[in-house]
Amino acid sequence: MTGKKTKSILILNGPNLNMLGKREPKIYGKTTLADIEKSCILHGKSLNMAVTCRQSNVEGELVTWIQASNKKFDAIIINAGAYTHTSIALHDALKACDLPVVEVHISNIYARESFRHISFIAPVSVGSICGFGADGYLVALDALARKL
Ligand code: CA2
Repeated sequence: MTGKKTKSILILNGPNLNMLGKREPKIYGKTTLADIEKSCILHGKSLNMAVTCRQSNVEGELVTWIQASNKKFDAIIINAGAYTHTSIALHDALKACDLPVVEVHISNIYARESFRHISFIAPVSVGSICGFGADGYLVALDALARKL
C-alpha cells in the first residue's frame, strides 16, 4: 500500500476563546469556537490530518494536555489567549514537549495594546500566524502539512 501516514494534530485554545462569536464580534468575528473546530477537522481531512481540538480556561489543564501530547500527536497548534502574554508555564511545557508548535491569534496582537505585543509562546514555536481571523487556524494546518 502507498500513501503517507495520517498526521495527528492537537489544536489547543486557551481562556475565553469559548466565548468566540458570542461577544466582541468587532475584534474576534462572529464565528464560534465550535465552527472553527468543525472547519479545522474538515480541512485536516483534506490534508490527511486527524485533528483533535481542546479548549480550557485553566492554565494547568493546558499544561497537562501539552505534557501528554508527545506520544499521541505530531504537532500542536495553540491559541493560548491571554496566557500568551503571561505564561512561563505554557512556554516551558511547549519547549519540553518536543513537537513542532504553531502559534495562532485571531486578532493582530501587534496592532493592539502594548501588553499584547509580548508572546511567551512565539520563542517556542516554529512560526506564528495572527490577524487573519479564524482562517489563521486553517493557515496553520496548511503550514504544518508542508512542514511535517
Ligand atoms: O487574538 C487572539 O486570538 C487572542 O489570543 C485572543 C485573546 C487575547 O487575550 C489575546 O491577546 C489575543 C482573548 C480571547 C478572548 O476571546 C473573547 C471572545 C469573545 C468575547 C470575549 C472574549
